[in-house]
Amino acid sequence: TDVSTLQNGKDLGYLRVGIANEPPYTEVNADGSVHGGEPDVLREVLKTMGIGEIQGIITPYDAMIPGLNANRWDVVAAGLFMKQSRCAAVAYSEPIIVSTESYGTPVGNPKNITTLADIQENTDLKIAVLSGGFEEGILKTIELPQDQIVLVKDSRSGMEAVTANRADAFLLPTLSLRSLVQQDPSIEVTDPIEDAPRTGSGAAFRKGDTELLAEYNKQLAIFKETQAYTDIMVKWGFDPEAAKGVTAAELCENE
Ligand code: 6CS
Repeated sequence: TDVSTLQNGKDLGYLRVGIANEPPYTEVNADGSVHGGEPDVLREVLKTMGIGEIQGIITPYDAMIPGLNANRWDVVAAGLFMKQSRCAAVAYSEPIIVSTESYGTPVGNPKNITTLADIQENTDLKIAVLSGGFEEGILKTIELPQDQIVLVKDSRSGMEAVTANRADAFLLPTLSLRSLVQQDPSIEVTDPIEDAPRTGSGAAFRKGDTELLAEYNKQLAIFKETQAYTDIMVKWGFDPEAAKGVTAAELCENE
């Protein structure tokens, strides 16, 4: 980028942020205002850098990195989980949220699906995942046969795949599933999947925005020690200690 994104953000008073609408990671209200664990932290850290506001643009997970690199937004703050291929394509901040994955199943979990080993052992089981999402990557990494994978475009479709019996479970972050279940109690959420990778997300910047990344990491380190950071995590149901004592470099090792 010619003009630095950091300077541009200071001049304009905002950055454009690619987000989802997947509480508790991201939540967009009817008035367009942007909330959730990731944007709430982003907003507070940017304020300390002299950038007063964020403007949210809702986009599917598989379009977040292409859109960032095509300059359609300046940063992604959506719980975009770190892994090797993503870390090669964008510059992640240090971790903001570290969280877990679960299955959403019919009530009673009739097929008793609780681990990744379960879906490898029973080849009749079909698992819904967001197209291009981290969870699709998990299934590819364990080499689950393609005919066991049901791709969906958003979390609502994932829930529908399970209620309409097109999938036996929907693999998604634990807290996103719990939030969805508040709307649709015909699904239940398993405990965190023990053999799934640890997921970590942070703000994702363009590789070229080195100044922005450095300043952001400096202010984020300070902010993570404040009560305000703890309050945001607790408000949205995340463990405020989980993103401390682990680095982006470590979380980027995920396949
Ligand atoms: O990083 C991802 O791709 C995943 N992150 C979240 C918070 N939800 C689903 C998505 O697949």
